Parts: sequence; structure tokens; C-alpha cells
Amino acid sequence: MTKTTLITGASSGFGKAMAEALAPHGHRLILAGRRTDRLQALADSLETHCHVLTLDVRDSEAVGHALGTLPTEFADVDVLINNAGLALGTLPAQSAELDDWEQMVDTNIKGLMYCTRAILPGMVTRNRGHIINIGSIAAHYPYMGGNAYGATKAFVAQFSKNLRTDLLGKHIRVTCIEPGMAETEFSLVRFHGDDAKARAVYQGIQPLSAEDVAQAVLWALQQPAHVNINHIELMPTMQAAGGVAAHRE
Ligand code: NDP
Ligand code: 8X3
Repeated sequence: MTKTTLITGASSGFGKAMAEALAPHGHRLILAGRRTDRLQALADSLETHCHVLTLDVRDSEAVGHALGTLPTEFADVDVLINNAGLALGTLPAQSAELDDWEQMVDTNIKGLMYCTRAILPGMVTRNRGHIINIGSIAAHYPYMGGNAYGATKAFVAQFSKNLRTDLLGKHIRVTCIEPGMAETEFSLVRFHGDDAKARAVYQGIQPLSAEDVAQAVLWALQQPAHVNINHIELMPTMQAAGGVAAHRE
């Protein structure tokens, strides 16, 4: 049976790789993001029916309107992949830019809530669906400069668990996918377009690829309907949690 799948942040990185991974597996796709030209190019390259949706997930009204007025063929969303998100900056909390914090909260937390709230009632009415939230290892392991970003992803982890609780008794699954370091445009965005700084993040290590993360999403989706994958945490083999730090005089 063909599923209707909405991917937020499909113009780049994980979202684009997910669209490419899911397209051959019976998913008609709603590709959402702000960069329409990229979404259209992706839609043109895929051998499945796609609907391009220019959408800023931070805009509550726009999200409600766009997801409430989808074309008939795409209106009954079976799979919602809340992937749109970003990290901005690596400054310590005392000197971080408040604007960066606000943008992360508006996108990673509020945007995810708006999309979920718009799609979930239909899933409940139909008594079927799967929500995949893209969290991060940053939700669980603090690192220098990770402050507000890690906290937004902690929200994603806890919100996913609470959704499971609210949806108990419904045939709706919720999965939180929590990757570690992966090479996408993530670092370029984090360092406000500084290519050298972004590249340095991935030097001397084989990071995860967007395709690695897309495969984890595909696997979670492909489990039998009675199996809910609660969360998946994946890291490059050469990355690990650093443990407790101590500063000595
Ligand atoms: P990319 O920067 O490559 O992709 C981010 C995507 O999010 C883009 O498609 C972008 O689309 C979209 N996006 C950002 N802001 C908005 C917005 N306001 N409205 C709609 N779409 C938006 O990074 P990744 O693919 O790596 O990131 C995807 C998710 O994975 C994020 O939630 C990130 O936090 C998370 N993550 C990333 C890791 C990594 O190391 N790369 C590891 C763990 C988690 P557009 O600009 O066109 O709107
Ligand atoms: C992004 C991965 O390791 O930079 O969520 O926190 S990391």
C-alpha cells in the first residue's frame, strides 16, 4: 500500500536522503522546506509522486494553513518526519547570541510542535500513522557550546516519549532518531556559512552520512505495524561520549 509521507527539511542533508531512500519503497512524498528550487529539483529526480511545499516551520499560521489544505492525494498523511532543524553557534552560554537561541527554539521545538499538531488529529481519526522525530545525541551528552541546541533536542526526545503515552491504544507509532556527527550542511549553517570551520568538523574522522541516517529511518518505518521503535541512537564509530570533565587550577 502506498503511504503518504511528509518530510520537513527535505531540501538538504538527512531530509533529502530520506526522500531518496523512501521513494522506491511505496512512499508518495510531501517535500517541505524554504528553498523551493532545491525541493523542486529533488521532486523532479524521484520516481514517485511528489508535492513540493514551500514552508517555514517557524510560522505557525503558515504551517496550519499549508498542512490543512494539502491536495487531496496528499491530504491523509501516514508518516510525518519532523526533520527540519538546525544548530547555530558554538559559543558558551554566557556569550551565545540570543538570536541564535531563539531561532533554534523556534525551529527545533516550536516548528516540530506546529507540524505535529497539524498532522496528528488526522492520524488519530484514521487510527494509523507514524511520526519520526529527528533528535540528536546532543540531547543526552553535553558538549562545549552545545547549550541551547542540546536542550532543544532534549525536548524532541521527551516530546517523542510523551506522544507515545498520549497515543497509547491508537495504531500510531512514534520514533525518535538520534544521530551523532553527520556530514551535511549542518555545520555550514552552525558556523553561519564559514566553510573552513564547517569542513574542520569532519577532518580526520569518517562521520555518518545522510544516507546512514536515512537507512535508520527506513528500517524503523519497515518494522511490522505492532512494533514501535522508540528511539535509535547512532554515532560514527570514531565518536563517543567524552565523560565527566574537571578543571584544575
Ligand atoms: P542540513 O542543514 O543539511 O538540513 C537542514 C534542513 O532543515 C534543510 O532542508 C532546511 O531547509 C531545513 N530547515 C531549517 N530551518 C527550517 C525552517 N525554518 N523551516 C523549514 N525547514 C527548515 O542539516 P541536517 O540534514 O544535518 O539536519 C537535519 C536534522 O538533523 C536537524 O534537525 C538537525 O538538528 C539534525 N541532526 C543533525 C546532525 C548532524 O550532525 N548533521 C546530527 C543529529 C541531528 P531550508 O533551508 O530549505 O528551509
Ligand atoms: C548534531 C550532532 O554531535 O554536533 O546534532 O551534536 S552533534
